[in-house]
Amino acid sequence: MAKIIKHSWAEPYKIKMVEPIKVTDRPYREKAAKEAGYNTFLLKSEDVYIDLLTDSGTNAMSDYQWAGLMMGDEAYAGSKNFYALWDNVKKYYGMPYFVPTHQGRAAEHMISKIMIKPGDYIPGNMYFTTTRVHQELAGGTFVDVIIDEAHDAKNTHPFKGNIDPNKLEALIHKVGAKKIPYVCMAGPVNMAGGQPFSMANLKEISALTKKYGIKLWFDATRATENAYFIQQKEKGYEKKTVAQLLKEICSYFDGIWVSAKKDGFIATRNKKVFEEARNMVVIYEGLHSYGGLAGRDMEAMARGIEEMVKPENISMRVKQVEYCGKQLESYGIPLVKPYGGHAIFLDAKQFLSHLKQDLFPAQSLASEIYEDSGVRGMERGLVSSGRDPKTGEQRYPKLELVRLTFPRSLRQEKEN
Ligand code: P70
Repeated sequence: MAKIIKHSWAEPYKIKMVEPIKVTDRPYREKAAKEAGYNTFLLKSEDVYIDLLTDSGTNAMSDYQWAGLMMGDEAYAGSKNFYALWDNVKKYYGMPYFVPTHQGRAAEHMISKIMIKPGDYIPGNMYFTTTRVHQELAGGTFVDVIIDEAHDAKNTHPFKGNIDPNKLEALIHKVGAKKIPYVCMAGPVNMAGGQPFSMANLKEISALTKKYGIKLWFDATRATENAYFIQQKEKGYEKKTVAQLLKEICSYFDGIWVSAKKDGFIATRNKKVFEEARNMVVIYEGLHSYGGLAGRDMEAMARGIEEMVKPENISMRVKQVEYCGKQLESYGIPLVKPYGGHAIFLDAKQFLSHLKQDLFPAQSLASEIYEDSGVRGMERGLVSSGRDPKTGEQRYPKLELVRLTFPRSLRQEKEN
């Protein structure tokens, strides 16, 4: 077998199929941007040249995954693909119980409904849009307990996704542990610029939550990127594989939910929560053995889990982002440091420093980039942060970012 070169940004696959894309000129794109109200979410995808809006559902699948689609068992109940996926969730995330959902936000909806009582507080390492809205709809209040460094685009702290234990403990003292059903930890933290937490921080937060009898849940969307960053940056973990680290990370949590990018799931070691979620999924999503998903998609997801932890796949993904970040920086473009795991986040506050936040610097920059180049990014600033549901006041986040997201491409490695 040919030796695989590890830790490179070079693609460990070849491309079998091409999809034509439209090449447009600036006047065409100016018109398209105007019609979209300068909101890149409202552009027609066919008017986009390079789509860096998201890595959600836009990733290329491997031949192994495509082959899996043909193995779809579309039985209403007990599909064999459901069991294949459950097996891989147990094997790679180490969680015994599993409920499929049609997307990550469906999992967030159910976990919020099950765990949160009106008047509760949910501390987390910076908000995510869909996560927070479901916590609020369940009557909870999200409280940001991420370290201060995360709100500073220029700060190069290697683990800007860390929770500040002092902020968390202060909240526990203020509202009481009984009002905190769980601490919600995400990694890497999307809104902070794809920033990971460290294993040391996770251990500390786990000990703290245990001390007060509070549960710890993990938004494990892109958790392999977090595991990879730990392997690359944290002392003592350099010899562990991403697969080992993913399992070790999950061992500290009571449960996880995942946006498997247009599919999703809940996995937990808590039997009671599992049983409630399994009953609830039937109401909102579909029977517990498909949760709104086609059998073939569960098979593709099961195979994707095997592939996502392969060293050359994860290193290519993160290193391509890094490569792009270095290129942009060499042109003097301000961006969030360290580079994220799934995206480069441009710092619109610095980029368009003449614009006050009320004039939507990130939204303006995203639209201008599209008009200039046909590349579509995503606003992650004032518009995304929305309004406070109680006061109706606009929220003013410290970060005004444009995300250039890298869709993930995978390849099967036939031998380990
Ligand atoms: C993105 C996508 C989804 C996501 C996530 C984290 C850390 C939960 C979810 C929800 C899609 C997206 C969603 C809302 C606004 C813009 C884009 N992230 N947690 O592009 O999962 O989309 O499957 O319901 O990143 O970052 P889902």
